[in-house]
Amino acid sequence: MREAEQILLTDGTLFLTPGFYQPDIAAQLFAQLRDDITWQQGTVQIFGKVHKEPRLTAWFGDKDARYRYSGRDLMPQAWTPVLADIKQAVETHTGHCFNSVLLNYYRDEKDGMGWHSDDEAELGAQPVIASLSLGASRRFKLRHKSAAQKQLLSITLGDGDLLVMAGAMQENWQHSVPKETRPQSARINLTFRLIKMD
Ligand SMILES: O=C(O)CCC(=O)C(=O)O
Repeated sequence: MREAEQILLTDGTLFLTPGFYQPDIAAQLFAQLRDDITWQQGTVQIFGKVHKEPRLTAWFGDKDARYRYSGRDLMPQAWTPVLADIKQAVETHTGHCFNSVLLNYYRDEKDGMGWHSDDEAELGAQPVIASLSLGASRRFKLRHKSAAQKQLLSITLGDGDLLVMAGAMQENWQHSVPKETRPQSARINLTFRLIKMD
């Protein structure tokens, strides 16, 4: 595994560890998750209209780690052994604890994720989010929320890479995985989060 590299930007903290998993392990994990997870296509409400999400998702976590975003209310499935192992490895590497993971399955170039911040109340202030990519490389875009800053960044997230967003990242930046025009094979992304429970 390579060292974590800090990607320098204002008003937020971002670390990338390329090859957190070596290609052979990453390929095994990708195949296991693709085949064993019960993937669902969620719907979200945007400005009162219901849309199908352009990707498949699954939510796993500790018993009470309930997550609400864009009108969806996700109750966690119990950790599988493979997800628990990945969580353990990510926790050891980052020094942070997580109690849940959102899995995103981008079937091809027509799947993506629009601009958003992971700033739901249940994540608390300045959440640490660890995001593991498996399978096809995709562009991950970041833009500063302040129009005055006009900062835009594009990072390629490849097979086995681990990205960590921390500090004021969610307060000041949005991120997206744009749909692509060129054919893309499938990609699975796992974002580990800590849901605050009272
Ligand atoms: O697929 C990715 O790399 C990003 C996922 C993401 O933005 C999210 O789950 O909030």
